[in-house]
Amino acid sequence: MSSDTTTNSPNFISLDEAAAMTEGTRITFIPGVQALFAEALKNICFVKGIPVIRALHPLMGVDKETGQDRQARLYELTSQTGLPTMFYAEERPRNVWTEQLALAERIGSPSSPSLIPESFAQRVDMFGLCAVVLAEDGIVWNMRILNDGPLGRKYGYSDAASAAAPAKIAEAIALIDNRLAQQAERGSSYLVGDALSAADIYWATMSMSVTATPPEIMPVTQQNKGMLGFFAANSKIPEIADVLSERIEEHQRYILTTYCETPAVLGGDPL
Ligand SMILES: N[C@@H](CCC(=O)N[C@@H](CS)C(=O)NCC(=O)O)C(=O)O
Repeated sequence: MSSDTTTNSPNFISLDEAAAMTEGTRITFIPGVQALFAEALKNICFVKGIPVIRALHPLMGVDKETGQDRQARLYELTSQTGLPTMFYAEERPRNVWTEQLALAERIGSPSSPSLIPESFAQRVDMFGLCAVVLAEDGIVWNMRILNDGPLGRKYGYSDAASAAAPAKIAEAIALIDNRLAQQAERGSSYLVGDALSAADIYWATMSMSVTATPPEIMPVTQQNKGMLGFFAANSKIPEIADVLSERIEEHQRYILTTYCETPAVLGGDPL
């Protein structure tokens, strides 16, 4: 689905404004940056027909002028600092994908697709696949510790953990690819059963961390060009390159262009 040109420069309210509001869905973002958990939640809300008010997520680190921790207020409001945090109506903030997904499923438009399968057997598959991608020691976690830096350090960077990461990422991608192959044999284009689920949206979004994604899907901005380069370079790490099949790329493109807003609307400074 294409975006309306009027939404190409989205407005961002402050974190305090978002926290003080008593209506609507407010989610934190960094303008111009496709922070993948935030991007995935935005895609989930798009599928569910939930209008999202964007709020500014404070950056890690210390403010140069005041010497204050830039995330102190976020911590005060949410008892954590991860991106994104999600506020809905006057409810407590949600900071973890399982809770954010459950909330989106509850408040989404009644005519939108169900992203959590009815069947418990399918939920085992759906949440299992999502956990391989999103949970502790999953694909995104290991992608973060490929390089040393403040974010990598938060997720337990060490030389040994970093050296083990490509093989873990590759094992998980191969598992997903296998799943897609089995599903194709059954005549399904989706990861679980015969319909779209949150696993498709989460994986299609997160897989952008190991592929070179074209600007028709992920526009280049002043703020994300380094990150896009890092993601494209990940696709060339030998262990990862070995398991990145055409099937993975086709599924990513199909899900993002059919169900999500493409090109992604990021704000920031487009290049
Ligand atoms: N808390 C989220 C994960 C979000 C997340 O890990 N965000 C990263 C960026 S990709 C982050 O902001 N990390 C910094 C922090 O946790 O302080 C979840 O489990 O659903």
